[in-house]
Amino acid sequence: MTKTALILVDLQNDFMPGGALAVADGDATVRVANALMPDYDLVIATQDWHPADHMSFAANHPANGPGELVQLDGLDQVLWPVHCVQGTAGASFHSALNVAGIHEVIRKGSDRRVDSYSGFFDNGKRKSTGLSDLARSHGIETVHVMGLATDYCVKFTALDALHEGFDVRLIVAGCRGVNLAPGDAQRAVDDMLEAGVKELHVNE
Ligand code: VGL
Ligand code: ZN
Repeated sequence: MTKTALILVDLQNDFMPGGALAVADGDATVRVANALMPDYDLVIATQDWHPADHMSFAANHPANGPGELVQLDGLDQVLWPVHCVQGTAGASFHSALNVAGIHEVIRKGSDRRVDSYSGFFDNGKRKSTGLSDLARSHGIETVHVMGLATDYCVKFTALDALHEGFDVRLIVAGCRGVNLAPGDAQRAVDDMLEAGVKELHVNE
């Protein structure tokens, strides 16, 4: 039997309704995560973990506002509200998430000069978080991905997982999107399926 990991992407307060970068209905994903966790050989949670001076924050670009696009270290960067600052309540996992069921936490986005949507690499693919090696060291060949947000961190985590050689399935019922532009989340799902991610239907 091949081993399978569940990757829970950024189930943090700032992405939940009322949070700094709120995703509509984002908290509906927590119940899905809790229900699925016991079924896996390895449960990995990613945690967006920014310093307060992170350059993805619009507040650190006096001339720009949230949602605007800038160049950061040679990469396109959407500017976000200040979110998931290291050690703050907004960066903590949702209080209803069963954290006892999580085996490993991978923190990302700590380098102020580059964002990190994927749980595997920063957006410039310059530095690994160690997620691949961690999963491989546990004999994982398949990963199931869910969480927030469909159109950013879930998408880039799932695509990097494919590139890293894992079989990848997307638990759509456990994802919600930012939808800066209407339809972004659906387009992200289409992009993932097009790239070779398979959809996994779960009983909610
Ligand atoms: C995310 C924008 C900025 C995400 C993180 O978790 O999808 N999106 N930081
Ligand atoms: Zn972030």
